[in-house]
Amino acid sequence: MQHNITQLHEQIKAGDFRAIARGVTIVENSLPGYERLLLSLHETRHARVIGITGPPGAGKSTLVSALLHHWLKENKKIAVLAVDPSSPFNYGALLGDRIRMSEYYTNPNIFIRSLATRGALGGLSSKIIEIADVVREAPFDIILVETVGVGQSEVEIAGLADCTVVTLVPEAGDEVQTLKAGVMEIADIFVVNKADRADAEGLYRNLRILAHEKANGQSETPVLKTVATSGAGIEELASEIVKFLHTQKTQPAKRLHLMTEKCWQLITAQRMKSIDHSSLKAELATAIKKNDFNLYAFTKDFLSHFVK
Ligand SMILES: Nc1nc2c(ncn2[C@@H]2O[C@H](COP(=O)(O)OP(=O)(O)OP(=O)(O)O)[C@@H](O)[C@H]2O)c(=O)[nH]1
Ligand SMILES: [Mg+2]
Repeated sequence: MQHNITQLHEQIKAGDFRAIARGVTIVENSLPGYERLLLSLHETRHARVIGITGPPGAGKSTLVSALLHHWLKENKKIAVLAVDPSSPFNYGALLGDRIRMSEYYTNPNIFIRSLATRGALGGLSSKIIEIADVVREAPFDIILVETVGVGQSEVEIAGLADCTVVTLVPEAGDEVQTLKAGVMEIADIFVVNKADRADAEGLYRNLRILAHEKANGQSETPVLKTVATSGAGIEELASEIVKFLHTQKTQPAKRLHLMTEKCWQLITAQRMKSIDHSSLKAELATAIKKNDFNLYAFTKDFLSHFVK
């Protein structure tokens, strides 16, 4: 196994798609060699991870494929990781319009993988962090990660991605105020997608105001309008992402912040590994029958006995 993982790692570094897919599968399912593979990774690879997040149906996949199309023209090598997509054929169908399907499946510059990690032990984030790091070993220029989220998972993606693009749509207009706290924190770039809709302007203006308030004299989070279906605004978005990645490279404090966030997710997952719902339930079922049952005493006791 040791030899196999070493060999697999070498193949991943060489950009062998089958090896990358195998590595992802090993990590995704915690198969033998999983830990060894992770422990052999280097932090020196330079593929940048771009997180595209936002509410369901905001046009994230359409946006990803438009960006993909844009960067392919520049001969970039790109990996796409889609977490819990509504359809595993999403990208195939979307790309079909612009690039012939056969071309896409055999295109040596695109690696696409759908991940069904939602609900996995330790949550979405630690797995996707690990998977992205495995893919990062391969010689890609860019790794695009699509995650659905309004709320917690967006915060999680912030630790994973070098640049987080929060995609909102005009329908989200009323939500902007409630999104404020969490989303403002993690968004490196805001996209108002479906800008072909009449009410897009209102959302755009609201976001600009929020970005201005948040900036507090510092540089404001860019807000861009896109029509992912037609490609309008995609060039601007791509160059804004590149610009952001460039400035971010020169900010060690931000890198440390993201690394801390990432490490925190991994520690949480490790810590939770020995606890599962069913054994907790079984323990509780017995404890609850006692007359002097106290949830807090139970929790304290449980932690000292079951969490290593
Ligand atoms: N009018 C309009 N429709 C769009 C635009 N971008 C995407 N859509 C449409 O919106 C729908 C949802 O697009 P997706 O790209 O699948 O959205 P998503 O955010 O990936 O959706 P989930 O992965 O299911 O959360 C599709 O029917 C797209 O064609 C846009 O800019 N304008
Ligand atoms: Mg999608």
